Amino acid sequence: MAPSYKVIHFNFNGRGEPIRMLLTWGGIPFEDNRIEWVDWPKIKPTTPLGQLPVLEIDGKGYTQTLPLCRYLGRLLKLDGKDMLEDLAIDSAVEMTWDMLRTAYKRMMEPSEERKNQLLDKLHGQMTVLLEKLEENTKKNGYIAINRITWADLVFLCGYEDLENLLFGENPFAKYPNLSEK
Ligand SMILES: N[C@@H](CCC(=O)N[C@@H](CS)C(=O)NCC(=O)O)C(=O)O
Repeated sequence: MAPSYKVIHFNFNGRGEPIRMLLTWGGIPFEDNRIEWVDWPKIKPTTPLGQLPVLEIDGKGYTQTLPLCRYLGRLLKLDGKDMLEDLAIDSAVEMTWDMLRTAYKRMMEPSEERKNQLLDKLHGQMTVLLEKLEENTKKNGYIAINRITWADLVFLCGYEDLENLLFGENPFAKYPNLSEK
């Protein structure tokens, strides 16, 4: 019998969305359990690390977004065919994720001063990392290697979050190959 999947995450995109997107891409049915902030304090202690997302497979909870995405990438054959392809995929994912970590941290930061510092940091990261991802995409047609991989799905979710979290800035305007995706 096929395993059962349940994604537990907040009711927004963030770290949960690439997991939901990979399962959807693969046509794998899953329970989409969306937690409201007000309910979080009582749910937090029931999760393995006190954080979300959690992916339950046959009722057992697994954590950490990127390992979960990597697992689903393998399951859906959206991984590399050798170690060097996997390295290129992991590298593209980490480039995307470096920017998102800063963007998510900024979103949660209460101090305006620190928020501005994090925005400067994010702009610096985007200048280097989006340039490199654009170059990859121009060369390969995809973000990591010359076919679609789980890195492309992680990037798609990241693209949307970066656009949303930068409120009106279009971080991709200068990058036609990334914008085409
Ligand atoms: N390294 C973890 C980080 C998870 C994380 O920071 N989750 C945030 C939401 S995106 C969270 O659970 N925040 C609520 C809390 O820490 O109480 C991952 O990648 O899954």
